[in-house]
Amino acid sequence: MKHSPRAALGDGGVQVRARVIATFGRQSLIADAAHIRQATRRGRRGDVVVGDCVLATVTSAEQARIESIEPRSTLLFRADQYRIKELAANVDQVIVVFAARPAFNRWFIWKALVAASAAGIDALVLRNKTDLSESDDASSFLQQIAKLGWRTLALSAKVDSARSRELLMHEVGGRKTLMVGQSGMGKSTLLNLLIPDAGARTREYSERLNAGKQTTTASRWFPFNGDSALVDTAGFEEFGLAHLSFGEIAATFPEFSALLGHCRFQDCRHLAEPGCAVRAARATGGIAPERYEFYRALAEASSA
Ligand SMILES: Nc1nc2c(ncn2[C@@H]2O[C@H](COP(=O)(O)OP(=O)(O)OP(=O)(O)O)[C@@H](O)[C@H]2O)c(=O)[nH]1
Ligand SMILES: [Mg+2]
Ligand SMILES: [Zn+2]
Repeated sequence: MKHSPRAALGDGGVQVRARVIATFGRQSLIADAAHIRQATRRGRRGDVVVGDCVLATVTSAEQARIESIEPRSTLLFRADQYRIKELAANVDQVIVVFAARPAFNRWFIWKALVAASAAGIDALVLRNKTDLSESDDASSFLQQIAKLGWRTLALSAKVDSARSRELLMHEVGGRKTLMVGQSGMGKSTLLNLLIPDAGARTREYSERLNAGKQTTTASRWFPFNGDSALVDTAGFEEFGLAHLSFGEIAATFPEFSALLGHCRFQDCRHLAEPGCAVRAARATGGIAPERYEFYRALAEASSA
């Protein structure tokens, strides 16, 4: 940790600077170099996010009270009409994990890329389970993603694991990475490949938070190699983007970038406006029809 981890307080309590590694309701687990403690933040629900750096007062050997949250460098969230769900704070990379089996959803992956890009976070799309024989669709989908300019990686967490571990370490070493993906794609298996005691630590986190099975929807922060971290999130099926405006959405489409600013109207939504450069590119094959349909669905559902 950069700052001195302890500083004496006027009221006799010891203050620590720590990382939020897990949350459940009003409870969090916070870790500094030496301890993991249970922490509460009074009066406010949901404003502590996994990955936050906090200042906390130690109240007993295993307990602390969060006093303040440091400004975040990034915050990734998804949202539907009803609520916003923060996935992690202070990550500098998102890995979107998918595989041929169970069936993967293209829009889920594209939406995760939109969310990462809108939050200013680097993204990598990882195709796992390359050992499966029915991988053709997954393979060509990954190629399409690479052609659009995103970083991609294909490996198997189960077969040739030494090499997979090396490939993965090359992408996550020295960074703070959040893994997202539908359930069953292999995120936790990849985490365990890199951090062999991660499974046991996950169980310990849950026990200390009294969270039982409900933790399956939450993010968990695993530090490794000093300053690096890998964040595992349980799979979810819908990556809502209701918090983004159509302009923010359009700005995340790599194939639009050379066209934005060339529509007749400055506030063009690229839906039905005359003189739209995006729709012109769609008509001449410069933008894949399924990508335009994806854009249209997001723009029509967007907040502004
Ligand atoms: N064949 C094959 N199976 C794999 C591979 N990686 C993971 N699996 C299997 O896929 C299943 C799901 O893996 P998990 O790591 O639990 O998936 P997850 O993404 O963490 O799923 P959630 O936690 O539900 O979101 C397990 O049965 C793994 O053993 C792989 O590379 N090849
Ligand atoms: Mg998992
Ligand atoms: Zn337009």
